[in-house]
Amino acid sequence: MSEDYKDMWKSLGLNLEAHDMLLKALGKGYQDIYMTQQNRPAGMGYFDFVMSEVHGLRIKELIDEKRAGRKVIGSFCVFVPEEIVLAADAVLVGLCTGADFAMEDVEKLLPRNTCSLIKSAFGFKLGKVCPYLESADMIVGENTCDGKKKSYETLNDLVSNLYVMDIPQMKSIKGRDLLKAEYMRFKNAVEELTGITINSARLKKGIEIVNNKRKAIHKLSILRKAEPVPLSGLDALLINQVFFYDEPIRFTESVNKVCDELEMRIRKEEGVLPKGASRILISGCPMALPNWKLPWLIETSGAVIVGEESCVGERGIKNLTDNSGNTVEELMEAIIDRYFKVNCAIFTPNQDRLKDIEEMVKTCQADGVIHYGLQFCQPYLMESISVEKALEAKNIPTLRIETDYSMEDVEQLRTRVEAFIELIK
Ligand code: BJ8
Repeated sequence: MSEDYKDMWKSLGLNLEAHDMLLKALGKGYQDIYMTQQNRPAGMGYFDFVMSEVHGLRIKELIDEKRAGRKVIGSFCVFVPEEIVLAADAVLVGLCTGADFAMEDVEKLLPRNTCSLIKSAFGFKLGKVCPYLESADMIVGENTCDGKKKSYETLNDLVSNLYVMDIPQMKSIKGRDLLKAEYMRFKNAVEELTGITINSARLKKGIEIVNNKRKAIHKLSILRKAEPVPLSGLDALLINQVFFYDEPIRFTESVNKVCDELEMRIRKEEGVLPKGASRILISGCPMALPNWKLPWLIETSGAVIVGEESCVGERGIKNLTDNSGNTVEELMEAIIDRYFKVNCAIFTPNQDRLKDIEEMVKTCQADGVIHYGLQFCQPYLMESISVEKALEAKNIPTLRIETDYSMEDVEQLRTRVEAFIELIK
């Protein structure tokens, strides 16, 4: 445990022993999966550093920001608009959810058949090991799937600063009206929390910063489609995960540096695997940090991931927010329009998600799709069946995986993934 940060973690009320265990497990997982990869771009060094300091230096930065009067807002979902948060000079961070922790305690509060993502969020809270959650001045829960919606009722007993945002379930006029009402209410809540009135100049600036982050990832997504593929899916996933934690301007610069390097690699036809390696598109539930299990299995089985139809990936960053409005009202409308296009499986019907997947198969020139569903995630598991049917009808090989955050099924998954890659060769 780094002595430098011990006092900081203590001041946040973390359980130092449990936190130390978590950091060791995180470090070992990272070492085993990331540091054994060959031929990574030098620019990934920045992301290695961020990972080594994800509970250290980054938390210190957040605490320094708080001392300087800024507020920290934590979120579990890409429906929380960062533009509004930044416009009020606050910081948005993703909350820890990618690994099992304190499961015995969690299952005293939640049914066993709750998805790993929700259980993990509770495990980090109950185990007192998430410095992001403990630094947050406001925690935003969103009424998306039933699991999250109901678990926030329980979370409300564990934290004093939960703000619940309602989210529509249909892409209808009424649905958009609901999103608008909720984003206006959120804007007011953020203004109240920060004491800052959001004007058009502030909102424009917030939109510009978030759009720049998205543009950098868009560029990265285009570059990694080259043949041979210049960046591993694991590294692309890491970048997409760090998206939710890092200081946004620094993050954008760091992604752009990796992009410059990828351009050179493409000119030299330098890939992470030789030309002709099977190209996989992943689609489904988000993979929160440090959930790398499935991508690691795929990329140690001779294939390369070329895209993610996921909220930690394309679904989360797909559209920019129109910055051309001149008033707060116009800019808020643009924000609502942008987020209303997120094709999460909580929507019904959700045909546009299927179109997104088909489009990505084409643009990424994927040889097959692996649909990733977390056990007990009804929205994505239900959709995985129609996704598979539609893709198979177009002769796009598809593999449906249902898993959790444990490593118990690794060998079984490896057998299925290897067989699938063999099939699409
Ligand atoms: S916009 S995908 S980030 S809700 S895995 S908790 S859906 S039972 S995470 Fe999500 Fe927002 Fe949608 Fe994206 Fe529920 Fe499924 Fe668990 Fe999930």
